[in-house]
Amino acid sequence: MNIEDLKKLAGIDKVEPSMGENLSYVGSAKAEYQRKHNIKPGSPEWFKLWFAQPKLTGENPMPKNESKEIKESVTTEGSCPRTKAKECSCSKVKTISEAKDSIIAQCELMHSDKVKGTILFMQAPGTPTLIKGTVTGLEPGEHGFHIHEFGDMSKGCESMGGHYNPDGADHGDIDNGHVGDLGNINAGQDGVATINIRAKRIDLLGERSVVGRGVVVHAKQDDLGQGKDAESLKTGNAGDRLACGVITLRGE
Ligand SMILES: [Cu+2]
Ligand SMILES: [Zn+2]
Repeated sequence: MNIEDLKKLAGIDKVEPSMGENLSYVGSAKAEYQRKHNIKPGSPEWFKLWFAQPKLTGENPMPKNESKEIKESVTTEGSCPRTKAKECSCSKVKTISEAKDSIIAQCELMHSDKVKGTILFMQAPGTPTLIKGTVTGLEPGEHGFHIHEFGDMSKGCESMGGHYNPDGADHGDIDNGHVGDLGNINAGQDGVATINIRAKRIDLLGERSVVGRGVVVHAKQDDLGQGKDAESLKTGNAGDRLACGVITLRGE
């Protein structure tokens, strides 16, 4: 596949030969591009290839048919024993655990008329997971941001359970506490929060893969377990669940 084909796939006509923004949602084509050009995971080229974001337009940048498929796969009752998500990806997660390539997953936020967003998760084997994305429609300020145990949206965001906590820890921050604790995302006066997280404890691969689990954006600031009350050690007092989505592998 050459750059012209990639441009066609992405529906655009202007792009640097080095790849760039607007091409960030062409999953399998990018994987092929990475292989063909021998792009090393973690290199600047790799980063550009996978994470360059389309300019913020307020629109979902993903192809319409893809986001429709994702919606359909998560709006019916959960069936996966591991994550309660309808599509659990369990066998695929196992298979890719021995993969030498980078893994990319995504999450589209739902269940809110106001709060929208698409979040990408990327992990090269043996390295931290990079979490990138944009959330719009928020009140300005900090909002708790977590991975919850279940990808079950049968009762909206409420059925996603508590924070993903395979080690039985108390709630905390990105380095301590629940594995699913990602801290806060910070919305500016325009209500837009840009996410750029390097999460050492989040895995897309292996037994502790978060693929199939839920992402929740909360109404209030997460106190990171420092609130000195019982709820702080459970939820960080982050309040209501504003929007949520299931983490799915790219290309499913
Ligand atoms: Cu949460
Ligand atoms: Zn937590």
